[in-house]
Amino acid sequence: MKITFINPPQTASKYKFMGVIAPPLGMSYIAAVLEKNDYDVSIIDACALDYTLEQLSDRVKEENPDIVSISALTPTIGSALESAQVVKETIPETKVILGGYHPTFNFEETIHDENVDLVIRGEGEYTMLDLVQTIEKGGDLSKVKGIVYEEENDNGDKIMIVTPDREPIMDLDEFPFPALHLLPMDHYKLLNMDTHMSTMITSRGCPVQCSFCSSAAMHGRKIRRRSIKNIVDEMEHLKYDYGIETIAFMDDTFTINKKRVKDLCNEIMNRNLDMMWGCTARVDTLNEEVLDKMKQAGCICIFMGVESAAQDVLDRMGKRTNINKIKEAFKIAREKKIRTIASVALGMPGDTKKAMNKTIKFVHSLKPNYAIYSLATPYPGTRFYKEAFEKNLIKVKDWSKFTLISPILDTIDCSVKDLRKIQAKAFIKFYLRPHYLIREFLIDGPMVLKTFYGVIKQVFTKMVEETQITIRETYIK
Ligand code: B12
Ligand code: SF4
Repeated sequence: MKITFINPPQTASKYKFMGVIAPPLGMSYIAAVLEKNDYDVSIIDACALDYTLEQLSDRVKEENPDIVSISALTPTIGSALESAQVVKETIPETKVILGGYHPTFNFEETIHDENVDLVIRGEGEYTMLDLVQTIEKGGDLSKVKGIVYEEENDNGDKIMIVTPDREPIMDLDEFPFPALHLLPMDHYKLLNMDTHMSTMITSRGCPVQCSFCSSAAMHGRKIRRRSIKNIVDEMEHLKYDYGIETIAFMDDTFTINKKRVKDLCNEIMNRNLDMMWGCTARVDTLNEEVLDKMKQAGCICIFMGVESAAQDVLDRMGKRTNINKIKEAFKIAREKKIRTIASVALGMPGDTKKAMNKTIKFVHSLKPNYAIYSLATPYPGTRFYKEAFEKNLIKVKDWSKFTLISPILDTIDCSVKDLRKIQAKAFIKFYLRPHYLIREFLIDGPMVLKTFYGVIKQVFTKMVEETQITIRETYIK
């Protein structure tokens, strides 16, 4: 039986214009588990390859799968459903399965699409294996945990069957490494750096559970961790089998346990890996000792959630940080000469024009190497979505606009139109400072100019274009 995974085309990624394109790890893990069980598997990363739907159709014809499994985030659900249509038009008898964040939390809407046969909810590795084995044997689908499908009842009406949730997978070391050999590895890049890169996940789950975070909703409160040996084995595999020089650790919060970070750094150094890496970090998990170790072990960049300079906004989102901790973390990282990326959320509940302007200034004072200004976006499955939906605050119904770039809801004193302007201003004010450009050029050379050009191009063209569309759709229709 042949199973093909599709990462849909027409990306909604705000990272692409900053020169970040990363492998789809979720489906690569599932593909690896299927391969380990002797299935014939392929992956079409139509997003990284910039495929059109025609090119996708040609590849599907070439692969000739029995089952196609398509991933969808909220902003890519439209593109995922178009891909499902392409698959059905190309090989009508193929079974189409959708999985990932959006189908998990919006399974009812997804399963009603005429080109979707099944939805997988939550972690996909063992659900997909169980499902494929059941389909192969012609077994009973209702016994497969974590799926959704439709059946006809005696009156010929379609009824939706939702099987019980599958338990989270506790031992992450059980998994084979992600099936990167099925991916176009030369298409992935990090901030336009001239380096072979890949991503890794060393744990799943986050105890903090911020109101807006889909990842916390998907992977739960309890952290499940891979062993240090298993992680560094994968790093070696990436280095020696794929020539990877740089790794981005995409865990929810890579640094949450200081001892584990130090143990990992020691093992990286013991094995003389000599690789560059970056990670995500909560500002309250860093101190001089940890950062020293991280730097020695190859850490070059840390992505930190600043979100807001207004304490009441931070508290409402349940971020459990404060301004002093944010300042301190950026200060020590700068002293250790580790690059920082500040991630900011504008327009969260309680945010005001004044508070957002304060946040924009505050970010400058942190002197991060890069800043990403997202607009508050309530993703299905999160507490933020529930609250915004119940209070009827969501102004935009088109999921493709849930990109963190388009405004979705008004705040106390800002319309969606104002939010767009504030976001554009934030990007421009950050990246157009001459002393910023000089400082960064001295650190990273021409790579900074590429990223700078990408950001400016996006701010002046796509964002303006989208503003007009969003405003037209929201107010004129
Ligand atoms: C790495 C990452 C990226 C990378 C790479 C994306 C990629 N190609 O996969 C980059 C930086 C490019 C990126 C971009 C974006 N991302 Co992103 N990203 C992540 C991050 C940090 C890790 C994802 C990961 O690899 N996890 C590890 C794997 C093992 O877990 P997983 O992805 O959850 O996969 C499991 C299940 O979800 C499920 N599953 C996943 N896919 C599929 C597919 C099928 C077919 C099946 C059956 C099951 C299944 O099974 C998997 C294995 O158990 C997550 C947050 C997080 N910690 O998960 C955000 C996250 C997925 N991203 C998010 C968003 C919004 C985006 C952007 C839209 C942001 C933007 N505007 O730029 C873009 C869109 C990208 C695109 N495809 O167009 C949101 C999604 C929310 C939502 N409801 O849609 C998340 C959850 C962040 C958050 N906290 O809110 N992202
Ligand atoms: S700390 Fe980070 S990963 Fe954890 S819930 Fe908050 S935003 Fe999500």
